[in-house]
This record gives sequence, C-alpha cells and structure tokens, in this order.
Amino acid sequence: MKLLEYLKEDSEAHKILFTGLDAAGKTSTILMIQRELSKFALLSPTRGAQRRIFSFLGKSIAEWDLGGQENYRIAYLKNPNKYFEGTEITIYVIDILNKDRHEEALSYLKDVIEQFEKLEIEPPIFVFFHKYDPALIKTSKNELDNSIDSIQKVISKDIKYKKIHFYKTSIYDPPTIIQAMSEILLSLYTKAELLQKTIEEFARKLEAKGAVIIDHNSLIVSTYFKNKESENILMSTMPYFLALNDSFHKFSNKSPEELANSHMLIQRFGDYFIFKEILIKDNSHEYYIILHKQTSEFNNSYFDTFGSLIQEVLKK
Ligand SMILES: Nc1nc2c(ncn2[C@@H]2O[C@H](COP(=O)(O)OP(=O)(O)OP(=O)(O)O)[C@@H](O)[C@H]2O)c(=O)[nH]1
Ligand SMILES: [Mg+2]
Repeated sequence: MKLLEYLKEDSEAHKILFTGLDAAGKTSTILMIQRELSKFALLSPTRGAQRRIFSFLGKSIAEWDLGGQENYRIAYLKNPNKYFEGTEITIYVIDILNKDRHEEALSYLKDVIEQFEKLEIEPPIFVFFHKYDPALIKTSKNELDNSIDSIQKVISKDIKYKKIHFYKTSIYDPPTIIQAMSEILLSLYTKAELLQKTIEEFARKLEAKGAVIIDHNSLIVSTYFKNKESENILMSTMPYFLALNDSFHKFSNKSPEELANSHMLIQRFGDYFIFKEILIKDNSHEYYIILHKQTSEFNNSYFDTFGSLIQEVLKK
C-alpha cells in the first residue's frame, strides 16, 4: 500500500457494525457502553442504519447500528456497498431467549457473510448470545446453555467462517458487555500490549493486587491482576465505580481540577479499592484507574508519573 493511501485510511474511523434481527438487543448493548441507561425505557426499534462516532484510546470508531426489522434487512442486502463496505469488525447479536427465531437469525448471519464475500472483506465476527440474564441463569442455566450450544454447532458446521468468536451478554449484567466490547475494541490497537506492560509495572510498584484502567465510557483500556480473586472482584465492580463517581460529581461544588486530584476509597473485606482519575495532558477524554490493595496507602506522585507514561504510550 502506498504511504498516502495508508495515511488516509489511518485517519478514517474504524467501522464497527452491529447487526442481527430486530429486537435482538443491539441498541440496548450500544446504550450500555455509552452509559446512557436512562434511555432504555424510551427505546423503540431502530429505523434504518444509525451511525455514531466515538473515540477510544485516541482513535475514532464509527459504530453502525443496523435496525433489524425485515424491510431494513432487505434494503441492506440490496446495497452492500453502502452498508457493509469497509467493515472492520462485526458484532452479531442473537436473542437467545427467542428460540423460534434462531433459524432466522442464522440465516441472516449467512446473508451478512455473503455480503462480505462479495466485497472481498473478512472482518472478524463477534456473536453475542444476548439476554443471557443473571435471573435466568439461576433458574434455567442448562436450557440456556443448550440452546447456545446448538446455535454454535450450526455455525461451525454450516457457516464455517474463519474469524468468528462468541460471547454471552446481558444488559442486566453490565460487566459482560463491557468486557466483551473492551476486548473487541482493543484488538484494533497495536499499543494495547505496551499499555499492559505499563500498568503491570505500576501495579507492582504500588504493591497492588490488581489494577484496571477504564475510559469515560467505562471501557477497559488495560488490566493487571495478581490472582483470579482480584480479577473477579475488579471486573465485576468496575462499572459501578464510575457510576458512583458520577453521582458524587453531580452534587459537588468543587472545581474539575479539585475533583480530578481527589480519590475515592472503599474498604471491603479487609481490602482497599482506590478509584482515581488519571490526568493525561492533551487528551480530551478522562481515564480512570481502580486499584485493589491490601493497604490504603499510596503515593500521589506515582499517579502523575503513570499519567505521563500513558500519555507517551498513546502518542506512539
Ligand atoms: N431480558 C433481556 N432483554 C433485553 C436485553 N437487551 C435488550 N433487551 C430488550 O430487548 C428489546 C429490544 O431491544 P433493542 O435494543 O431495541 O433491540 P434492537 O436489536 O436494537 O432492535 P432493532 O432496533 O429493531 O433492530 C427491548 O425491549 C430491550 O429492553 C437483555 O440483555 N436481556
Ligand atoms: Mg435498535
């Protein structure tokens, strides 16, 4: 590829397609990562293709939400250049509770893949087995898992797409969506590994059991865990720290700098959880860190150093 072409492509947003049947839960999933939960109650079927651009780790992501009602699906398939061209990542949402429509969902997945073949592109497809709700896992986990297994079998036997991956998600279990989306988005970045090394060193210095960096959307940028226990606690509580922080901000009359310089400390079962904004110069978005430690002490200057390190990594 010529350099100019490369630069042009690099400056364009990465296209992520959300597709699947109507009422599968695509828009709900997107609202969850935008932290727009208050809009859940007003949700109506998406009309046609809705596009939104957002930034993750300094790159533009163009998120396409393809309304899944049949008339729209037909229109997309008739015009692959408009809707499927340039897709870098596809998220295919399947409502696992609606068994009557699993066949239809699989058949549309085939249609989508056919469009990719026509366009000679091969974006990875991430299938979300959606509505895997905690309340249902309690009462009928086997049944849910069986229907997921049978869909998965059909996909590997009949569809045979090379780059296909699976997640179980539910809007009633926010970490399932946040973890899936973070992993998927990080796959676009070569600097993810460098961030990983940075956070590891930082966590060791602070003698932390675990550390998670998240962005303003509560998407995970990087993690470090000393053990599985710390991973379980931090991954499942992480979205709530940001929500808690938002609530405190709402009722505080402190300046943004004062707020950014302060931290939130939670003690639970003998361990400490520290939530702090990381100041990164020349960056329009906030980043946050959650640390899991055995003691409540930490040296504030470490955080500044850490902020500069991250800034360096993001620049590269
Ligand atoms: N039980 C359960 N319901 C969900 C979940 N996610 C979404 N829903 C519900 O499913 C319905 C459809 O959700 P949407 O997000 O509008 O579905 P969509 O895929 O965007 O639908 P279209 O825009 O028509 O393509 C809504 O009533 C949601 O509340 C989930 O994880 N569990
Ligand atoms: Mg929708």
